[in-house]
Amino acid sequence: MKLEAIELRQITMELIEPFETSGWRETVRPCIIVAIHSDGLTGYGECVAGAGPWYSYETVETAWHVLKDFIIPAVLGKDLTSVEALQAMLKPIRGHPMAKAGIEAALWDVLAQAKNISVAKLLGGTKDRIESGISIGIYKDIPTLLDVIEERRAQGYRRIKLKIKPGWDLEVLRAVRQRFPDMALMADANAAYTIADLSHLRQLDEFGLMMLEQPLDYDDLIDHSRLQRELKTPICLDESIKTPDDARKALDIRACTIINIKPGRVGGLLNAKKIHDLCQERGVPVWCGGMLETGIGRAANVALASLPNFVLPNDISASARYWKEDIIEPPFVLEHDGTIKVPTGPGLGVRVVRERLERVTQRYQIFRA
Ligand code: SMG
Ligand code: MG
Repeated sequence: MKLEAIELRQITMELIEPFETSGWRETVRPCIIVAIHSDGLTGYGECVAGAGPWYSYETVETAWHVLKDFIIPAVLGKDLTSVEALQAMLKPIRGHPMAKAGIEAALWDVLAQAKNISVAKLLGGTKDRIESGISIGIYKDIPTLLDVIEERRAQGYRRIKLKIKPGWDLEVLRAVRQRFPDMALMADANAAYTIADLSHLRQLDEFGLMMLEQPLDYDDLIDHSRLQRELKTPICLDESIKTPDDARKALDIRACTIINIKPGRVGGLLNAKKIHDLCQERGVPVWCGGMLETGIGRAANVALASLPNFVLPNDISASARYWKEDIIEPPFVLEHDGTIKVPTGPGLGVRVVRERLERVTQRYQIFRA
């Protein structure tokens, strides 16, 4: 398929409520929507780089630069029949996985549409619905947090992930456990601790967490391996796993026993699938993480999470958890059983509402072959 034109669009989406982690707080969510035009089809992908280099070094600004000046010139006008071919073309460009994942997702969408099948099917997905969990940020006090959890459970979310940091951990988890003794609960530190906190982190074992996500530094494997030897709680890595090779090394040294897979963090859906396959071979469960995606990125995540080894609840919540109005139709909704349906239509299986997309656009450029 010849990539005849590529559009870049920086958008800003207003979050229904702020989202706070151990290291930063988001009130609006900027991202880049990539569109590929080929053979009368349009494929969409979302680049999840954010406002600042908090979660990773990439930002909307670095991603725009790398897409415009390196990635698009490398692929525009080329005839691409597979995602592997795209990956090979982008190999000389080091790093910048989110920029790469944005265009790669658009190619998956176009390739699936050309075959008249869903991205889920093209990836090898086997599920018709995926398990939905919710990630809850840091709030001003414990009573407020308990109310938020109550409300989310009433909406049907069956697994709750809490953001933790030094000073917002043991006391919070103790209160949550007291109120919800049997709830599926996990915690994500976004790299807020160091191995010097070992004895402190050991105390987390008393809460029966499903897992502890990324407790130590954002690119560490070695200290996590030491920590996992000392903890009963399973460690799940997020930030530290940037490539399929990282995943292999992490499993080899048992730096984690679960992996959170995010296509943006690992350079796209193909690498995400490779990590899924590796984990499946080794009997390691995975789940799909979230980056506060619009419906476009969410649709790709849902497709990914339909693969068989996504056996733990995903950070893929309903559109209404984030947005007053999503930029796709129909929005993703939570079913009564706490799941989200995998779209079956061609490509992403959702309709991008151009008029809404235009309304939130801050910057736009089109590149023609
Ligand atoms: O999309 O529901 C979501 C957010 C899930 O907690 C979430 N993501 O470290 O796992 C993580 C964070 C990163 C958010 S940065 C925008
Ligand atoms: Mg995380």
